[in-house]
Amino acid sequence: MSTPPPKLDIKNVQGDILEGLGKKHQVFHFFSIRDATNFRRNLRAFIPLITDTTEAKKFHQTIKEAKKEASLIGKPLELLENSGVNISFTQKGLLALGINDDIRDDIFKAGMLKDAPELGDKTEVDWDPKFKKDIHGVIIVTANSKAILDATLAGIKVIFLATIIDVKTLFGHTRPGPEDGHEHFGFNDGLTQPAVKDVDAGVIKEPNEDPVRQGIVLLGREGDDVPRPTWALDGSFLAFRYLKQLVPEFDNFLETNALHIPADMLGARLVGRWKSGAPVVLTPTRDDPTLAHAQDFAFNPASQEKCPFAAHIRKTNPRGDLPSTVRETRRIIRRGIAFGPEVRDDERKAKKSSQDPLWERGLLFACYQSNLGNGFHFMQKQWANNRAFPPTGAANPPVPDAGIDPIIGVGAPRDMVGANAADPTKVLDFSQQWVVPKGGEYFFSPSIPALNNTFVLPLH
Ligand code: N7H
Repeated sequence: MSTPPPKLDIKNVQGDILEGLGKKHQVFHFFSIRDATNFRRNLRAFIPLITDTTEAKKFHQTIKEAKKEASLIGKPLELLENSGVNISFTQKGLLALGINDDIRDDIFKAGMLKDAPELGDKTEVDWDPKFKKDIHGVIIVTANSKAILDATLAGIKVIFLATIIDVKTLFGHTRPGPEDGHEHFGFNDGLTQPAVKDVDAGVIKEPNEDPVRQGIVLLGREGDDVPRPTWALDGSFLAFRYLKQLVPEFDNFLETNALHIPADMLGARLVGRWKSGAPVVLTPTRDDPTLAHAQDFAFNPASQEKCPFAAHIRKTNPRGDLPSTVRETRRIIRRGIAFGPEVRDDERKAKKSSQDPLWERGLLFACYQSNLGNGFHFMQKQWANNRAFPPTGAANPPVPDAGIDPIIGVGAPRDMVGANAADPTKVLDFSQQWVVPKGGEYFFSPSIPALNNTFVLPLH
């Protein structure tokens, strides 16, 4: 793209990227393309179903108003029906469609299976074989009821008919009752997202921090410094991860290792936030739900007394450890959802997850960025898995390397320091991995004009 692009119109951007699709239920339908010509013809009928950013925002606004009204009249909020639809393609998918321009992201082009050793995944033992097959694209559908979700996906399959082959379908849903919005370890999730410049995306912006430039998320915009094909403008790379979580094992670890501090405090120090979401930096000794959404905090690069260097949110967004200008290119927009059933009593008693695949649970992690080598790939490899990050050189008294991220880090030895504030150099050994990557893939989520002008086959 040589001439500067026109001002961003968020209507051109698929809704999951900048706003997020409203959801209690979500499906990721991975497919390969069998008949590219007819797939490109059928795409014409599919595109009007795609939820753009304006529509996604409108739905969130409707929910906000309905919540306000329900609380005014003292009634519980009724379920508002909706459905959201988005589509993304792998490099193999682009080639299958005859789109051969170089999009200039080597990690995307190679695909996640090739990148897996770099991320620390054990593909031989842990990966679902379906993620080793050729995946060309993913259709994302969200809805507030499972019935609408299923009906929407069924309708989409009718549009594409025999032009696609199903590779894998993963269903996610929010957890029941008060656990709504919390992932399976019990922590409030999806709290911090970067604000994007001139896009009122309804996300929480950290105080004293400039919004990220649009090109950190969208290709071809200011901040995306790579020359891209014209059709890539306002698209974004989606990193998808199928992450199994071993919940009874995690809980048992907290119980047996919290010798000098309560188990919930140990859990909070591993994550960097309490289960309510309250940051440990602001409330180090007890959970305080009034601080659940707090963003006004930073880590002290000289200390891990309030929050260990290796805590998950310090590893993945080291506010205070690195200046925000340096962190900007690393920011990602997360759009995950929990999957699988609640922990059963017998699993809790046995302190072990069921081996039955039907009882598997975890997180369908998804994140958007304009550059995978700056975003997800970098964060997993260079921050979460890197024992020497964040830097501990300024620590007083001195501490050894931080260790790996106890939630998503991979590497040997599996340990960290600073879990116990009273003993900052003590090593906490967590040889068991509680988050097991079972697969994933890298996708490109094109703009709606690109779908219309480049992906659809012209009628003549
Ligand atoms: Fe993480 N968890 O429950 O422990 N994450 N995460 N994550 N994560 C965050 O701010 C969790 C994963 C990030 O700006 C919170 O939403 C679990 C991957 C980033 O302050 C909680 C899994 C990657 C942030 C969790 C998992 C990231 C973040 C705090 C896997 C990228 C924002 C609430 C099963 C490689 C940090 C919130 C900030 C926050 C958990 C995966 C990245 C509770 C269980 C794979 C950037």
